[in-house]
Amino acid sequence: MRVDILTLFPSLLLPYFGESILKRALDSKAVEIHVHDIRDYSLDKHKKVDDTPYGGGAGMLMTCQPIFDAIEQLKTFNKGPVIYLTPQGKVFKQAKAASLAKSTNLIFLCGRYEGIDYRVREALVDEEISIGDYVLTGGELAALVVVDAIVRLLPGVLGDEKSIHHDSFSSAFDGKKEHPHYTKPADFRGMKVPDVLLSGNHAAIEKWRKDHLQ
Ligand code: 6GU
Repeated sequence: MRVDILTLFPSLLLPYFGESILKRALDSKAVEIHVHDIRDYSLDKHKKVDDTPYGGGAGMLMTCQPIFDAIEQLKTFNKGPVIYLTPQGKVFKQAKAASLAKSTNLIFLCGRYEGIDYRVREALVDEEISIGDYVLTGGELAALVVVDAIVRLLPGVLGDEKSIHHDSFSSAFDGKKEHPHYTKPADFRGMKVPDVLLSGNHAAIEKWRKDHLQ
């Protein structure tokens, strides 16, 4: 999979991709993630990327030129849908993560300020996604959330393929939550792991787990 992310704040995104499972996914070439600074595409002599709204009103809007130029260039090698992260978008769900994980190319556009010029949305944006019913200062956290949820579903990324299908949101799990998990030690400050989990009796363990879904 190839992912391109357009943002005014690349440094907000990059550290997250440098650790843990996302880093492993990049190292193993399961995914390529390219972060682009929209400001680099501004033709303005001061690299301006925003302006006041026609008709008046509070705040600034991201202007057309840098975003059009950036996306038009990206489209020459990334054939995926352009997904704009905005609180007005459709709320992101696990099923959407699963369907996006089947794509080979994705382009994400992170909004800032009061939003972007509507002509960008009309001409270039294929889908609008929100990560929940609250307003963030920009789309960067949302891009991280969406990319993380997608990348962990790519083949080979989690190592144990089964852990995908066993997790709380998998349809195979019917929307149910998980059973409690314990690791060593068996007794921590007097708080004991249930005996059945130490018993080696797999049928009894399965039953206990089923009975303790929460
Ligand atoms: Cl995608 N962007 C912003 N700015 N706020 C949000 C969001 C996105 N999703 C929920 N709130």
